[in-house]
Amino acid sequence: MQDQIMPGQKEPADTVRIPVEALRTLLARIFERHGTSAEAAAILARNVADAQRDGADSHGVFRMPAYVSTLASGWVDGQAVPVVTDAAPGFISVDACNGFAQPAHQAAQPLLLEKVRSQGIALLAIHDSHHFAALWPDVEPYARHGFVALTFVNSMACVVPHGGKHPLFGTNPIAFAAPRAGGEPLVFDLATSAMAHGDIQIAAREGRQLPPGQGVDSEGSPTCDPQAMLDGGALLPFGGHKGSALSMMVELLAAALTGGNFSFGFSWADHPGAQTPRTGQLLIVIDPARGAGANFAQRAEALVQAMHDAGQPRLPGDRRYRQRRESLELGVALSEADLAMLTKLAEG
Ligand code: NDP
Ligand code: PYC
Repeated sequence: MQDQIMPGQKEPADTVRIPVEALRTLLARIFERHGTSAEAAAILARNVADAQRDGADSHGVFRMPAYVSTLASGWVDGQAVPVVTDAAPGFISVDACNGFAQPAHQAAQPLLLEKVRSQGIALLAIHDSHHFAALWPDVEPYARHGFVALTFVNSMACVVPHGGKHPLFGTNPIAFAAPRAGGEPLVFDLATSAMAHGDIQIAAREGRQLPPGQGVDSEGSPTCDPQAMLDGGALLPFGGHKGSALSMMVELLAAALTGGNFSFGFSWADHPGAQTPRTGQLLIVIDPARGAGANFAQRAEALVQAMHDAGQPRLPGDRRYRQRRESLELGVALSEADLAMLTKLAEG
């Protein structure tokens, strides 16, 4: 994650502010112009604009050229119509048909909510999907319904398993959301790699060196140079064998269980310009009001208070919510260069 502008700090001189609705409209125009259906364009535009709004920079407007080049390469089907199957009382399967994961999720959401309300738990397994985004937008809304949600996505082989020699796992994020009585939902969203691939790209673009322990070069030697990690090198899991085990779990849940590709199981070599992983996603939604969880949100609040009492200065999600409030008040921050890039993509 890039350093954020802290309250009271000056933002760069070339920053422009744009209302989030205007940004969503501009991004939807880009998606549709470059080959998605109007429905997919609206869903993806909201996702990217909201990431930018929340300061989730590695999955904000920075991603737009890659979405466009991937669509142009023919690797992803922007017009795909997902097929939703009611597979079992607690199990929905969605074939994204080589389209983006977010429209597939949206197509299944009414059935998922119906199952969670009637049974207390349900699972959504999406396969043949492209997820190129932050994961928190997939879980936070469920916590606002009072539910607990967990999601797992695998990506592309760029992470060396612990003790291994070659990249095999994706950056394989996990996101979690839960309601809380006294504040915004508790949400965390983290890659199981030492850094997200998007943040490596941003660091390379800015010419910044990284702290030790994030990745290796093409020889497998440790490096702090993000460009060397991108040029034939790889990332490492976070936390050694622990992150590696979680990454393995994500491959099993997001790919083996859904019917999607493993991160090492697809090749985009015939599609120059392609950057979106063609894999799978698993989402589990639980109604905590069943069983002993009737006062879940109060228990969550008690835990938060205990964490603060223990000295934890901020919760996961706090930075995003703060950034969101600022963006809603002042407009979403973009650099002039990024706004020019978006305007060009909308026209070209
Ligand atoms: P970060 O390491 O930036 O943050 C991980 C989590 O930790 C966030 O919930 C963050 O909250 C929280 N956090 C960070 N610092 C602190 C702190 N000091 N105290 C308490 N909590 C903290 O995320 P990653 O770099 O691992 O991932 C970035 C994004 O990349 C994610 O949105 C992820 O979904 C996405 N990604 C997507 C992939 C895909 O295949 N689609 C693959 C890999 C990553 P906060 O947000 O408030 O800072
Ligand atoms: O940032 O690691 C990443 C990533 C992979 C796919 C989409 N984002």
